[in-house]
Amino acid sequence: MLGRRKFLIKTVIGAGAAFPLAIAEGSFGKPVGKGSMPLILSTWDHGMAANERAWEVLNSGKSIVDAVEEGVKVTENDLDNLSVGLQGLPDREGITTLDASIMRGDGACGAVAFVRQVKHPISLARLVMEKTPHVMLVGEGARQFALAEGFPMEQEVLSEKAERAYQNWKKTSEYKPVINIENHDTIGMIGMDANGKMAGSCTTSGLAYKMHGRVGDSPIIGAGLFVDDEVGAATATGLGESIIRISGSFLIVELMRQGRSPQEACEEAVRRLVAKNSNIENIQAGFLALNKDGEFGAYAVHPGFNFARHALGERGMVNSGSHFKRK
Ligand code: SD4
Repeated sequence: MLGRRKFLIKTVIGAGAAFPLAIAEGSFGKPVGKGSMPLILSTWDHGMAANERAWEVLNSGKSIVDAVEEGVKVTENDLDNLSVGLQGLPDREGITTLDASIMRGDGACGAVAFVRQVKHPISLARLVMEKTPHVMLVGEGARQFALAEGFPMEQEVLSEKAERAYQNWKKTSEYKPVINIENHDTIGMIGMDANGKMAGSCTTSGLAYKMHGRVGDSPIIGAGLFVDDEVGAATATGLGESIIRISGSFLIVELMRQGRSPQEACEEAVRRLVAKNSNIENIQAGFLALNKDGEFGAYAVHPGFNFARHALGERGMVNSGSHFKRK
């Protein structure tokens, strides 16, 4: 349907930067509530490039699940990103292991965790969703499935940046998750097409210097990601353990089901996370949510969390509020 629509590309000044605005016919961009459809949201600065790609995919007439998969592949490929993809920082043994999940608003979902040598774990997660009777494959089993599906196996060598950081870390071997690896964090993407169909994706190399075998929230459906076309979608970033403890993304979608706005739901999830985790001064976690009316919200424990927004004629970074305020 989208393929039949015509787009005029103009340049307008938006958010202080020249920005090509697509004016479309049909229901594309139909205003709904405070937002507009389609809408793509992603965590952190790297979300801008990922959203751009997701938008392009959606504009080409492909589905919202294609868009959220292709979008985060940009981040998985980004050699400067030390928290997503095989160039990410390794675990304590010096091995980079990846977690990813993908979900459609009709309840279909797939995930992989603790995977080595696969460049695009998000695509593997999608195949788990579409080609297996399961939701999640981990470790060697996930790798075997990738091989059977023809995924190339990458060489297991750390990127130059990751190697340098790892060697440096080994001097003390102190395990201390960095509170705000601002703008270099997990990517969680949630989006909605012109017809209100939703999907989400989440992909990460997890916490730097984690124990070998540790899995975070990102591949756990309901923790790092949850999508329900009847209500909305949510995704998370930050210390996975704290997010799993409260089933963060599922909690947010359920709060929205009960009538909370995405912003209220994110704030309530953070409040609960703060209550259920000790040592909260040293824990960062942030949530991003979208409801079926196109309204969205975000909230984090500490300042510094932001997200990228891409809608018809609008795109840019938005800073989230936080439970603790800047000192
Ligand atoms: C995890 N939530 O594995 C992810 C990682 C993250 O800082 O967001 N990184 O816990």
